Amino acid sequence: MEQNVKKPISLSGIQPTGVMTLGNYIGAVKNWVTFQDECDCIYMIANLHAITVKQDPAALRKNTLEAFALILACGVDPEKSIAFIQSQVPQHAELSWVLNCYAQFGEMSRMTQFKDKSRKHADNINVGLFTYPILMAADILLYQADVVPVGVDQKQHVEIARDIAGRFNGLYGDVFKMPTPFIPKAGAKIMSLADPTKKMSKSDDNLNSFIAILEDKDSIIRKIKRSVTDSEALVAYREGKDGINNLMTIYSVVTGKSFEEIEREFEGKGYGDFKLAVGETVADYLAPVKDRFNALMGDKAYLESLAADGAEKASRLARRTLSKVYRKVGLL
Ligand code: AQP
Repeated sequence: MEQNVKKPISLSGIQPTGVMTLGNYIGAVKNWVTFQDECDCIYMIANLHAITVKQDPAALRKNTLEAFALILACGVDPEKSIAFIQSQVPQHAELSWVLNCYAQFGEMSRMTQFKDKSRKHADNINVGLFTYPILMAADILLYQADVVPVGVDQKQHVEIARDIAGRFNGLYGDVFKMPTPFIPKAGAKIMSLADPTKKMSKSDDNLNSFIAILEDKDSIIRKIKRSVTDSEALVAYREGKDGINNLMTIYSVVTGKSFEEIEREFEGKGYGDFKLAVGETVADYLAPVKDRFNALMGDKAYLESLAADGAEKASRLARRTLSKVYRKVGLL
């Protein structure tokens, strides 16, 4: 990656809390890949974020390396971008601590994800879950990111990162660049197949609610066939047709067809035909990713060396911002 050409910096991450879903891919990772041509990109596996909910250590270790392989399989190119594992760059935790002291309890209490996850994990409402957005602010601000490609569920967190940056800069001068979220027009929130009023999530207990990027063709088709829709038997993008709207969004992103084209394609046809077409198209779309993933996982030593290399590059950049922050704050 050419460091001295001034391109915007793009930063984002994904938690290794399960296998990446079609939602994560369409909402975020797909854009990470396209941004590589116009930005200096930094992408990470957010394993420090993942431990805000209970994780089995062996599974977390496995999921982390697999998630790293998977972003590469999706097209993140370590020759063009810095790709790394968050825990291998200690500056994230260090800056996070400093920013904790510049974030307010009240503003953190308003975070929607904290409220949702507290409900979902009522037996483990840990402080890390509460301060998750501060760690995310550190992730972004460490690299002086201009743009943060995320799904719409993370918009609030990027906004809080901006608030913290603005507050810090107000006290100490221009230390942090102001990041802007990039949220795709189509697919910013892919919905659960089992309940299309809820976001598709990789850690959902209901395996029928999401499509994992590595799933096989039969399973993808079966899940889409079983997905919850309505009884109108009309393929049309309309208010109140959440399930069909979701499938149309997925089909549109994957094929490049507009909603009008999709409506025409399935005029007079039932949901069975439509769902089969969506299932087959999604499966074919994901098949090459799976092949590349399997090839990468065949050489773990190489994968680990790529991660170490990415961490080294990331750390070099992160150290610059962190030492400036320490200096400004008065830390020896
Ligand atoms: N359903 C979605 N549609 C569009 N984008 C989505 N993202 C997540 N779900 C959808 C985006 O994917 C990126 C990585 O997400 P994450 O791993 O950091 O955590 P998350 O947002 O909490 O995603 P999950 O899949 O729901 O994880 P779990 O189940 O662990 O909570 C982010 O940019 C996110 O916006």
